[in-house]
Formats: sequence, C-alpha cells, structure tokens
Amino acid sequence: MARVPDGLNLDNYWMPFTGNREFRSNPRFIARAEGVHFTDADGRRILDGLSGLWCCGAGHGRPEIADAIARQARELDYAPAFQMGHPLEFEAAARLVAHAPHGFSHAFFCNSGSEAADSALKIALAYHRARGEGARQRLIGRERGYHGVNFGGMSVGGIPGNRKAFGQQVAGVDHLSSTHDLEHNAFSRGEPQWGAHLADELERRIIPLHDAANIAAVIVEPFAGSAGVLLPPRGYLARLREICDRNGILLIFDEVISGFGRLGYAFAAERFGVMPDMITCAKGLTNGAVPMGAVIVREGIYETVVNAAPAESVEFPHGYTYSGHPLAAAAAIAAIGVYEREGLYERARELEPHFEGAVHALRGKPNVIDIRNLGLVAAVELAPRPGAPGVRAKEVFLKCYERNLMVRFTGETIAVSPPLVIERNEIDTLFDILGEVIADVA
Ligand code: PXG
Repeated sequence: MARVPDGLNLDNYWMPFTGNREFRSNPRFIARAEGVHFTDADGRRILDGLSGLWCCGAGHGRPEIADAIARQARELDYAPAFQMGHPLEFEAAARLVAHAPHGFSHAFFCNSGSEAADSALKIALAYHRARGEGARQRLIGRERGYHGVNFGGMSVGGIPGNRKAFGQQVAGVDHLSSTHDLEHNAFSRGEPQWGAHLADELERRIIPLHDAANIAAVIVEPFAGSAGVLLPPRGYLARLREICDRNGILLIFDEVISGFGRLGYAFAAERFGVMPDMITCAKGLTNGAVPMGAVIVREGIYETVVNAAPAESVEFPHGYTYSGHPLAAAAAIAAIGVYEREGLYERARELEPHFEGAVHALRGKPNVIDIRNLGLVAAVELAPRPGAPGVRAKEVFLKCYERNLMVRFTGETIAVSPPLVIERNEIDTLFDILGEVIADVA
C-alpha cells in the first residue's frame, strides 16, 4: 500500500467523484509534478497519461505560468467582479477571443467547465428572449454527454450514473442518441465513417416533438470525453450545424476537454470545420493551474442580449464572485502564450500518427473490443467481466498506477490523453505499460 504522508488526517475530506472508502483503503497521493510526470508521496515518478484530468496540455510546472500567478497575487489578489474591472480580465478575454476561430467576439468568464455549461445555457435562453422568441426554452443534449455537475449541465448531460441520485432535473430537456456504435465503427482510426445520419434525429424526432420554435439550443461535446472518448462520425457535426441553422437553434460546443490542443487545434471546431454559436472551455484555459472556465460567443450574441436591455441596466444578471479572477486571468494569458509560442497544437498534429499507431498496436490484447483515437486522445474499450461491469477497467487503472502510469477509467473504457509536450519514446512507454497491464488483468 502506498504511503500516507506522515501525520495526515484522512477523516474530514469528502473527495469528489471518488470511492471515498476504496481510496482510504488504498490511498494514492500525488506530491509534485513536472513536465509529463507526477511524483507520488513515495517518491515514485508516474507518467501522466491524461494531462492531469485533461487539463495540463503544456505539461506540469510551467515556470511562465507559475511566475505569472505569483506576480499577480502580489500585485492584485482580488478585485470585485461586479461593477468593477481590472485590466487582466479584459486582456485575457481579448487573448482568448483571438485564440478562438474567426467570428467569435466575446468571452464570459467563470470558474469551471460546469459553470461554463450552465452559463452557456443561460446565455442561449437570454439571447432568444432578447430577440422576442422567449418561447425557445427547451435545451437538447445527447445521451452519454457530460457537461459538468451543476443542474443545467447535469440535465442536458446523458450519463445516467451522474443523474439518478438527484431525481429532479431541469425541465424541458431532451437528448439526442449517442453516436457510439461498435458494430459499425470498432477499431476506427480517427473519425469513424459510419453514423453522420444520427444527427438527423434532431430533425426527425426532437424538432417534431418539441417544435423548433420552442428549442433554444443543442449542446454537444465535439467528442464525448467523460463517457469514454466517443468520437463524432465523419460529417455528423456539420449536419447538426445545418439542422440548427435551418431551425433557428443555437449550437453549443462544450470544448472543456477538446479545447486547447487535444485534437491539434485551439478548438475542435477548427479541426472539424464546423462553427458553433458558443464554445465552452475550462481545463486547458489555464493549463489546469488555476480554476477558470469561459463561454466564448459568436458575433451578435453579446450585442443582442446587451442591446435589448434598458441602458444602464445589468443586461445579463449572471456571474460569479470569481469571474475573471486576477490569478486565473494571469494564468490564462500565460498558458495561451505558451501554447502559441511553442506551437503545441502543431506538435500534437505531428505526434498524432505515431500516437495512433501506438494505441492501435494494442489490438488483439485480451478483452480489447475497441480502440479509437483522434488528435492526442485515445481510448481502449474492454469487454465487461461477466457479472462485474466496470471492474476490469478499474483494475487496469490501478495496476497501471502501480507501474508508474496514470490513465483514466470510465465504465469499460481506458482513456489516454497525455500532455502535448510528450515525446515519442514516452508515448511508446505509455502504451507498452498499458498493453502489459491489459494482458495481466485478463
Ligand atoms: N464539460 C465537459 C465536456 C467536461 O469534460 C465539464 C464540462 C465540467 O468541468 P468541471 O471543471 O466543472 O469539472 C467537463 C469535465 C474524465 C473527467 O475523466 C472529465 C471531466 C472532469 C473530470 C474527469 O473523463 N470533465
């Protein structure tokens, strides 16, 4: 069993999304991180196969980011977020909008991906109301989608385990079907070929049921991350865009995971050549160093909401004490600077073929029923152990950790998405360990 740091009291912390009892029986403590490695409380170096939790694309311990945060903490630790401004939040918004695809104009700041999702949904409702279409209140998500844990995001999300304990959801929500289909798409390299027509369900089932005039927005992840790396079939997102356009429905891409280089571009929207009306992001926005989320809106959305309200009113009564927090703004500016200066998105594109080859080399290992990849994201899906769903993947996760590799498990799937600064030989090490462990766990 790994060491618990001396004298540490484990009695009072209620851990998020964690088996609290299991953790205490087998504690795993991270002490430090640098580059693509963690160091645990025992001094073991552990290869970070998931960029933290999909957030540290530039690698850990970046001095540029740490220095920017430290400088800012000394200069201005906090400024009131409402009715007052500080220069850095405006600068961070300008940098983020410039970093986003052409046609986006404003960024609204919050502190997490969950808050970004709920903020985007509220912007959609306010936007339609400002245009005199206040009946547009229905929100459409997708089965197996994840948009965080707040009530809006949970409701449009489609992971049953995240919803069933909480009963009441936001009303007026419906869900598209998931695009995940092993029968047609198992072992696809890159975007799966089959399934663009699944977008038509919006027009065939959902719009006739609710009436387009009542639908505010469709929110999807360009690829579903938390549910196990479910990739969009080729042409699917473009078709969703067309249907939304024809029906006056806003399209929101939740890019909390797919943003900041995971797919080799600042945002997945660019990679797929499909522009949503809003992009939500978080995680990589500060390289994970300070909590921060954002909603980036297309030209016209801010103007519509703001100009519809009386002069000198608070046009959009929504925001957080820590929206645009000085430390987060400093971290975001520094992180975007690192991504741009070091060309990390191009680097991810260059590494993609090697990464793809390395993960698909695990085909044929015991119980591997699918391997999928795009950008620097990959997943290996395992057959469930009869009578014990999910246990096999969890065992793989725990055994990888014992062998100095951090991956993520979700359901029957192992997800991998290392920092963009990873080297080719480290990619090889990552998949060698994963392959050995999958064989061991059989
Ligand atoms: N949207 C998406 C698409 C996400 O992936 C959130 C919203 C919520 O973000 P916050 O910052 O509120 O946690 C997320 C978060 C995993 C994993 O292993 C994924 C997330 C978080 C933790 C673990 O798949 N995604």
